[in-house]
Amino acid sequence: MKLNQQTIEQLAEHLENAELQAFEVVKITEAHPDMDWDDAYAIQAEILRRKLARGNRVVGLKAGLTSRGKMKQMGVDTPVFGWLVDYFSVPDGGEIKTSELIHPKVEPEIVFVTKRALKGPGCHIGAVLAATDFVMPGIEIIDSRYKDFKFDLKSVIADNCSSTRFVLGGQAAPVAGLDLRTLGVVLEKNGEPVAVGAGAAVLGHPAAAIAALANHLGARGEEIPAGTMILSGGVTEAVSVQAGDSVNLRIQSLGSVSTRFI
Ligand code: OOG
Ligand code: MG
Repeated sequence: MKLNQQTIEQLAEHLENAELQAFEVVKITEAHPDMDWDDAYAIQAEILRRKLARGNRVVGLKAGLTSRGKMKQMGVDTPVFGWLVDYFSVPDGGEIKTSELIHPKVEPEIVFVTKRALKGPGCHIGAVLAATDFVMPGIEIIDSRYKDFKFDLKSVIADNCSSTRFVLGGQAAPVAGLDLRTLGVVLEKNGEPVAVGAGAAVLGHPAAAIAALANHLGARGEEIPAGTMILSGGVTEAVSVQAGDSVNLRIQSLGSVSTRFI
């Protein structure tokens, strides 16, 4: 760690204020060029600590930057991990207020729900599939707090990986009998397909994103508990949205989920 506790707390407050009040900020690595990965995750954890102290609850976890499309779009090359809290959850077909957000984008995601705990190191897709209760479609809304949605990995990790809202829906399906690599994914905006892909875009197999999360947590002595909902990462590049847009995600064999921006 390169930052002291006081700086970590200040940066967490700064980034959380940007989230709660919907204003953009400059990348924190500009003022703190030698912060390291542990600092970045410590700031992310401090933002969560603030929310839990205010009564928010963790309702899921996420992996991000897990597909080539996303890595290329954001100019980075490693997956990142974050948490999801109660007020991020939007019901299927529900509305999202753009006034609460800065410059939102939507991503098509294959969502896992576990029935057994997963613990790294050494977690692999076999262990993930054995521990998966079901998969379902999910739209993630991301809203980097950084100016022009431009960042480096440490800045984005500290900002809880741009997390802001998510919508779950469609059909919950057990993984036995599904080939998650070849599942077709179609993201539509205002009735037009705007991004298409298949599950294999996520690290070759979406379960690999869950294994990577288990291994990341394992290195910190933590695990993915049974019954955890996890977004495995945008299958395609993210698509910008504005008030008035409606978004629908269809995933082969898993049905569809939608939301509207007001
Ligand atoms: C970082 C969050 C990425 C995903 O699914 O790749 C993410 C970002 O692109 O702002 O959630
Ligand atoms: Mg995502």
